[in-house]
Amino acid sequence: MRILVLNGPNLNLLGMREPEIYGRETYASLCERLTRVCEAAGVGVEFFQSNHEGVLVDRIQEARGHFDGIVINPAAYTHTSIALLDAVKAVGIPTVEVHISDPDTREPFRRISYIRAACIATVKGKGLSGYEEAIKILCRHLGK
Ligand code: CA2
Repeated sequence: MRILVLNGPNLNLLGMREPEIYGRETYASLCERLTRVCEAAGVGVEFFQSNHEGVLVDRIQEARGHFDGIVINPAAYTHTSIALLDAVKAVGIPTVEVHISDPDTREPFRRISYIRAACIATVKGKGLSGYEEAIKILCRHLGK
């Protein structure tokens, strides 16, 4: 079983800005932690971050036939991108949406999530441990 962990715009800045919202752990350290979690569970994992919507769409399309599940934090594209919604729908790979904060309790413009309609679950407001929870949800869903 292989999982692709996708992160959208500005999440490469984790740990460097706004620690009161997004914590102090860096993107690199998050990837290392999730690698260990997946290794322990016997699950293959790959990470990809981009600040560009079309690049994320390309990565989702390329996942077909290579990954059994996707964990995605689309960041700001959550609230704007029908292209990401369509890509996840098109590949048909079970996908879990993750948010470090709880967008529903922040500004009103964060309350819409386009991608949610294509996801089997959403984990929000649990900090970076939300990514681990999303991986567990996928493992359960895929019978691992
Ligand atoms: O809570 C989340 O995970 C979000 O997806 C984060 C997005 C935001 O637009 C969503 O509404 C909720 C923003 C990601 C920005 O990441 C940063 C990380 C560190 C420092 C600055 C920005």
